[in-house]
Amino acid sequence: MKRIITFGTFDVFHIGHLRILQRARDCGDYLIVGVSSDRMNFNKKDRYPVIPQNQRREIVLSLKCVDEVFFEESLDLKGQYILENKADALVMGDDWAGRFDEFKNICDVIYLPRTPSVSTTSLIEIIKEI
Ligand code: C2G
Repeated sequence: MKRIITFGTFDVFHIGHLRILQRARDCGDYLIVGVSSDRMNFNKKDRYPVIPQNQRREIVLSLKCVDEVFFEESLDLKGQYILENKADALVMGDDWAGRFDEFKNICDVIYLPRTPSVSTTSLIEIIKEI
């Protein structure tokens, strides 16, 4: 039973989010997702996500490929989250390539290619212009 962990904000949920979660699940047997809290996003980007954390959590948890969800409260707790959840592998999109290599001593670290041409930021820009 291989346990996979991944992290993300999943704001304005789109096809790139769905595909990374499906492919993360395909790396093992059980997928745990750390959804970034509203406060963590504010600290990181100086703005709150469009969709509040409880709704982002509910959307992610409803997916067939997702088994468990928790809130990621800080980037600095990643090692702790990996250990607490007994994850065998950390999976992230390759926009994070190399950034989590420090965890290779506690689990496998896998970077998967991002889905091209879609992002929360570009969707927000398109909606603004309508
Ligand atoms: N993603 C993707 N393809 C896209 C857009 C995003 O594969 N076109 C992936 C990202 O690489 C990431 C996941 O979807 O693995 C979530 O992306 P975001 O919601 O943008 O999350 P992010 O801001 O990267 O937060 O601790 C790390 C952070 O919580 C990650």
